[in-house]
Amino acid sequence: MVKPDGVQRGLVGEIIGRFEKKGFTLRALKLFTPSRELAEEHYKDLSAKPFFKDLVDYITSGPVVAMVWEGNGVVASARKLIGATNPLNAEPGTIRGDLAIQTGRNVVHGSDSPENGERETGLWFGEGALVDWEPSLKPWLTE
Ligand code: IDP
Ligand code: MG
Repeated sequence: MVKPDGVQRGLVGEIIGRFEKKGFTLRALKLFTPSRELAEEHYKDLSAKPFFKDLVDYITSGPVVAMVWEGNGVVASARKLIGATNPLNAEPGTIRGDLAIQTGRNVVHGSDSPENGERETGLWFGEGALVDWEPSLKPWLTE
C-alpha cells in the first residue's frame, strides 16, 4: 500500500513501478481514504503502542493506494524492496531508503507474512476482488 504521504508526494508511479519491474503480478488496486475502523483493524497488533493513535491519524489522513501483488516469494521480496521500518536504517536502493526520512512518514506498507497478506487482502478488498489474468511476460520471468 502506498500510504497517504506517498500519494501526496506523487510517488505512486515510482512505488508501483518497483514492484512491476521486479516482475510481480498486480492482482488488485484501488485509491481511497481508509476509515479509522479499517486502519485500527489493520494495525490491531500495534494497538498498545504509544504511537498507535498517530499511526491511525496518519493512515486515514488522505487517500492511499492499496494493492495486491502476486509472485514467487512476493511477501519476503516486497519487504526487502520496501526496506527497514525506519527509513534512516533502510538501505539505499529500497523504497524507504531512497524516498523517506522518518518512521512516521515511511510512504509504504507491506504485509509481513503470507498469512497477513491474506488477512489484509480480505480486509482492504473483500471477497472476489482479485483479477485473474496471465501476464504475457510470464515465460520471460519464470521458467
Ligand atoms: P512495518 O511497516 O515496517 O511493517 P511495523 O512495525 O509493522 O513496521 O509498524 C507499522 C507502521 O507503524 C510503520 O510502518 C510506521 O508507519 C509506524 N510506526 C512503527 N513504529 C513507529 C514509531 O516508533 N513511531 C511512529 N510510527 C511508527
Ligand atoms: Mg508491519
